[in-house]
Amino acid sequence: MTILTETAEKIKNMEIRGAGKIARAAANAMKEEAKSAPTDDLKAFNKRMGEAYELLYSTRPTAVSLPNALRAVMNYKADNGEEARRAIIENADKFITASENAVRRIGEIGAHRIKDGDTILTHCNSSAAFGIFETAFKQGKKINVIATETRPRQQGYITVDFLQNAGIPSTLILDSAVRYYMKKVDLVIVGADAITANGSLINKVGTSQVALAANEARVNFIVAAETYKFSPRTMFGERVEIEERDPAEVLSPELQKKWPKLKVANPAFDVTPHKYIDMIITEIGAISPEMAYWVIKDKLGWELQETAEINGKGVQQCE
Ligand code: RUB
Repeated sequence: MTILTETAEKIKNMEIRGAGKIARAAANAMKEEAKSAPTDDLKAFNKRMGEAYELLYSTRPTAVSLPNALRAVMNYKADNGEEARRAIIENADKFITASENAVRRIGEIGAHRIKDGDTILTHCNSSAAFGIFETAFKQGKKINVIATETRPRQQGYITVDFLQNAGIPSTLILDSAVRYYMKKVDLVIVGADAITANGSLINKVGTSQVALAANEARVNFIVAAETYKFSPRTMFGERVEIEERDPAEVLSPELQKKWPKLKVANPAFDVTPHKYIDMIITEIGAISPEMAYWVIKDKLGWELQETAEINGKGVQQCE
């Protein structure tokens, strides 16, 4: 097994998960693949990197950070294999550093939104959201974080593990208890798998219900999202594909056998319309969802041109 195939496997089976981590792991896998691929023939090198791109791209369909990371790594022009390898390594390192810095910056910007004594509710496990909690807590603000369990994969356990290790007072609740607790909540902060051109959010299934409950209770709903979570393809009317996962995550194979006619649906993500989102905190600032178009156009501009050129999942020309 190479680092490439191992990373693809780990993203698929969710050993590596969360949009930011997926993107960084994919960039690193491309770098390692470039290091081990022969460079004597540029065409053959590009072909191998194209195959690596396709393999990683196919692992999880919803996290837009993944194709955005892959394109950032594959954005090069080279006259020979050695030059191409160097460019890929450089691009991957640049992407990983920028991504880590983005999470740190989001933590700093987001912490301004948190007041001493606030109770914040979060759903699933987001590094960007956790960065905000950690920064606010380190600033001496007394906060309490309510984390949902997040069925069926219980990413809420990862969140409470982070929170408990950081010494942040936290409470674990069932997903179905969100509305009950919303009265006690000052702020909701969640991460993002993707932000569409109209500012809607794609995140762990159940996020839209949290947003509805927050809206009803007049509680601010804030999204922490690096700009590489914004989806250029949605500018052309494409929808972000919602990943449908194995029914066994919801119902054991024994029970599935017991009820052979029962259908079990397991969408991993859902869409929160922009009208329920008060603010998106990115590394370039806190913006309203309506600004998503401009983030895609200005910040990810080079991708737009490329996206228009590529049909479907094609790999960009890198010669
Ligand atoms: C993870 C999830 C997270 C976002 C943001 O889903 O929905 O909220 O990916 O995470 P899964 P981050 O567990 O299915 O990957 O802020 O860490 O990028």
